[in-house]
Amino acid sequence: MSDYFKNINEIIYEGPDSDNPLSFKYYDENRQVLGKTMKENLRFATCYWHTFTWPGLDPFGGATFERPWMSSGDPLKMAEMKLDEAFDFFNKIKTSFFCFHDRDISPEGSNYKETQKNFLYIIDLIQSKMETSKVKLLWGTANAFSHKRYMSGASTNPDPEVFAYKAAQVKDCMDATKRLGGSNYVLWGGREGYETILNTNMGLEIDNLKRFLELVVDYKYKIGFDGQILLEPKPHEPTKHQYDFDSASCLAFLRKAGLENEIKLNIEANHATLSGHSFEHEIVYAIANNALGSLDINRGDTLLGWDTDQFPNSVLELILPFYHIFSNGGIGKGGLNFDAKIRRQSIDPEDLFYAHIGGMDICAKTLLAVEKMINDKKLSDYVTKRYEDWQKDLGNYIYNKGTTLESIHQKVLDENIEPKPRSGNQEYLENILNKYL
Ligand code: XLS
Ligand code: CA
Ligand code: CA
Repeated sequence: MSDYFKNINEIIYEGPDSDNPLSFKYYDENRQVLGKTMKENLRFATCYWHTFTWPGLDPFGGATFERPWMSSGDPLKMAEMKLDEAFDFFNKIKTSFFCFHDRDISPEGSNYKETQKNFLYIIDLIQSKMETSKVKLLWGTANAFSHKRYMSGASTNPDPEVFAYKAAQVKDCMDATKRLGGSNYVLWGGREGYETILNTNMGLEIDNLKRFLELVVDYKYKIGFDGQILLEPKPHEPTKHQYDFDSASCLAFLRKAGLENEIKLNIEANHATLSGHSFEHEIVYAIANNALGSLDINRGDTLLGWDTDQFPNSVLELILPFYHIFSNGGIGKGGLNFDAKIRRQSIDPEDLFYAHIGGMDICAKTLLAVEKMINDKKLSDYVTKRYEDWQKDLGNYIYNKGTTLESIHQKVLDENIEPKPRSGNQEYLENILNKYL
């Protein structure tokens, strides 16, 4: 019986003039944008961990959320109650998808056998709930960072038993993700890094991480999982030096491992900014390398230096990321996962709805702006023109097979090539962008 959200009805689109805080102002799921419905374009997901499992603690204080499924009691019964409430939430908020870690949905037992039993018990329940609910699984993932066994890393732990334990967890979680029809499987290496080089064999740790990813990719083929395998970059936090710092370092690593055609990236807005990049930089870098998999759509706080995981609330922050994604044909098998948590003072059941409604509305509003940007072609025409000489004589010549450094040198002399600086017109372009905000 689910009644935590009993005072809240299914959220419907009421339009921008509505004063009802429990309605969508912009997210009109069936509205056509760029040849698809908003729902098909945006592929929203609710995340299980922040939304149902995180109790509102911070480094200075304990839980602030009094969710009934967080009270003491049989952990498996609590997990069942949480699941009922989660599906009630999914059905009311109508994100098309959800995402989970194995440990969000089911409790650890006293040994791995018991943990696995708990997990499979809840997976069975999820499977039967998915038969009557419209929500689908965007991705599953294993939590190999919270428990103290992982304090020195998971697949990069000095102890091979920890590697093996994580491998067992990931196998179960990949099986479950496949069983539930997941579109992706995510690997976030929370502790795949190190605190001090004094106690670290970096070369071996990186080899072990590579070995782990090879095992995952082999297993994907073995079970016929047709989803994408995704690596999620994050520069630090929890560890000081993470091996998966940003899109570029993930791709360098994947290439070294020969896995660049097997694994794509799950890019998170707040991780992008923590690495000193913008969200759009990380996305465009991935697109340029055919590695964009999915997005965790949240935001950080410029005044705080940590991973605050807040819900997105600004068209200005999303417009360039969306412009590049939708100019490139959309997010494919990926989606927009709200890897975001409400503030610890937001303790009412309604607060979870306000947060998701706000996030979905701001994404929908941004999508509408981006549709205009794409159709107007002002920015794309500008960029095409800026690079058009690469399609002409000199550009083609540079790429000809027979061209050498010497022959280019000769050409500069013979043709008296004297490049004239051309303006990048940044302010002109910023003014164009402002028209769409
Ligand atoms: C933490 C990460 C995590 C991954 C999944 O910062 O964002 O939530 O998305 O393990
Ligand atoms: Ca994330
Ligand atoms: Ca985060």
